[in-house]
Amino acid sequence: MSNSTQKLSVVERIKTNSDALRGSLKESLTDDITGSLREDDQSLIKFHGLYQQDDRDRREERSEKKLEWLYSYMIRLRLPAGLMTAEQWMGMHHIAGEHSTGVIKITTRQTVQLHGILKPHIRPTIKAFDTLQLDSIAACGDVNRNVICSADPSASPLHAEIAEYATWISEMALPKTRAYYEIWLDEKQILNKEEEKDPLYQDRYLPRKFKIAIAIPPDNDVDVFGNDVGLIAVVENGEFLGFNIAAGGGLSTTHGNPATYARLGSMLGFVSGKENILKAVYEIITIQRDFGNRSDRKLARLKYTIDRIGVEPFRTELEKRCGFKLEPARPYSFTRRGDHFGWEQNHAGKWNYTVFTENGVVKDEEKCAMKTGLYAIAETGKSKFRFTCNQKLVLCDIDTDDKATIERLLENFGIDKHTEAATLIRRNAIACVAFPTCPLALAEAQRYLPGLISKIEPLLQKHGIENEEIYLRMTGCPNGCGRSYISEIGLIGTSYGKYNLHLGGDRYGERLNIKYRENLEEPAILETLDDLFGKYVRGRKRGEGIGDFVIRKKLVTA
Ligand code: SRM
Ligand code: SF4
Repeated sequence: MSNSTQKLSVVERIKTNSDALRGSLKESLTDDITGSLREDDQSLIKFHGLYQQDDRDRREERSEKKLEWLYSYMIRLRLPAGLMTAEQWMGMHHIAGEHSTGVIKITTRQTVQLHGILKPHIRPTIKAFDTLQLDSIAACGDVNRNVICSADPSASPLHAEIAEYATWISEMALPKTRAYYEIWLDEKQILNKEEEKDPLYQDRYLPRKFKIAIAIPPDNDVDVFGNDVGLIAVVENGEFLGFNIAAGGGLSTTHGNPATYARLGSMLGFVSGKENILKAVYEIITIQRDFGNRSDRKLARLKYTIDRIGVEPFRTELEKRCGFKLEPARPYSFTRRGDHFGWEQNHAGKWNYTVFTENGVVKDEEKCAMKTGLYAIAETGKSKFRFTCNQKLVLCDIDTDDKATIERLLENFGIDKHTEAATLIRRNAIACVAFPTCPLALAEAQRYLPGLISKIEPLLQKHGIENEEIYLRMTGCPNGCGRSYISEIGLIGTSYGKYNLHLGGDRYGERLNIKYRENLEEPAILETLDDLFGKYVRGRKRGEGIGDFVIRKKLVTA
């Protein structure tokens, strides 16, 4: 089971030599000759929730002028279960305006990112977030990331009780180093290093990023099986009993590297009681820490560790480390995955309004002043803000007496019409960021998918299936940030303007899709979908989703 003979990757050296993630970040920041950071610091800054990027649209122009690329930084917040107060939203609105491009971007992991922060603006940005009690610690890097949880607060009276686990797990798995506070928030350097001794991460952290999700059935809006650890809440007779635990999910591949693959989490069993639940999650992380591949980062996620060790030996090791046995998994059923747009009332009589934010982009446009409108709503103090893993936003916890005020504001800024006008395919769609900020993008996604959907909508209408629930997702490369491998229709960028088309995922995120066609350009994508929709309409069974149809008809085979 041991993995000790590995030759360590470069990032492993950077981590262990980093003085608990400090590196030379302070020096890099004060170097005003360049907008970039020293090489090692570019890896380390991720553990602080930031990425060094450049504007890829401007690379050529900058190179022609013999200027260095236009470097800037993206910050991602740590926001367990994706909840913000109205004050925090207002504060973030101002921070976005003062320090970033101004666009607020809701991510597929229930938090927000701001892009285009220039080097001198990083500290003021982090300080401003700190005054709002918001941080970006461990939002990226080889540690546990933002813990996500089913977003719909009206779906279960137990939502608040279960969602608390997201915070507990996030805090349990935070790195102990004070580096974030020292570098960004002027905390005095600690002299006694014992204070930041980290039994979980030690000095090597994890071999790779680590992701945890909590699903509250019937919702699988978090795509629970796409996470390193997936917790499925078990509720019986209105009582929360514990979680089924799945482990080893991951949704990324690398083109041309057959050793990489997307994988759904394997069910390990059921655990009850807060202490045991937290212990089980903790020990899954320690197994990955101890046995994960530290030489090849492409093969370092927990999914590869589990496949190397085997699910049964992994469970045995987990039980040994926990000191208790997992029970057999309890029954559960997922029947929803998308968000529920518009107004919904919850069990306590409070109202939620889910806003359609296309691919999570919040900005003002001609017909819908989304950003200004959401600020005006926050100013009333009558709503909280919860992000969904489908890149959308729920205005939540609104009293009946305040509903009319929010309704008026949604109308004044065109947000209600914008939400109502979105077709089902558009509402359920996800695209990752891709160009211009993502350094790994091979093709467009967030900027391109809205226009492509405008061309797919008439095809759906032509075949009379515009009211069918279909999950279409696009990513600009095979890393799968928009979870394209777990959708009914997945478009995965291969080079500029070209996509592999994957088909056959199920509606509720319990089956991966399979590659159907390679390197399609737009005309071929539309032609292939037109043909597929026709076949679906002619051959489907009552209530059958398009992904299930494709599998039953063997249009794709593994
Ligand atoms: Fe991701 C890397 C954006 C969710 C798998 N992801 C990146 C980077 C940071 C590019 C980079 O490494 O420099 C992208 C930044 C783009 C930009 O300009 O903002 C990026 N990932 C995103 C977001 C913002 C997509 C979005 O439009 O919402 C999502 C942020 C989530 C968050 O708030 O934490 C995002 N990334 C995901 C997901 C989906 C999920 O977690 O549910 C996945 C697939 C699930 C998984 O992890 O298996 C995902 N991102 C990756 C990978 C491949 C990891 C791997 O196992 O190999 C990379 C590349 C890497 O880590 O080397 C990556
Ligand atoms: Fe970038 Fe690829 Fe992730 Fe899209 S899927 S954000 S292109 S890394």
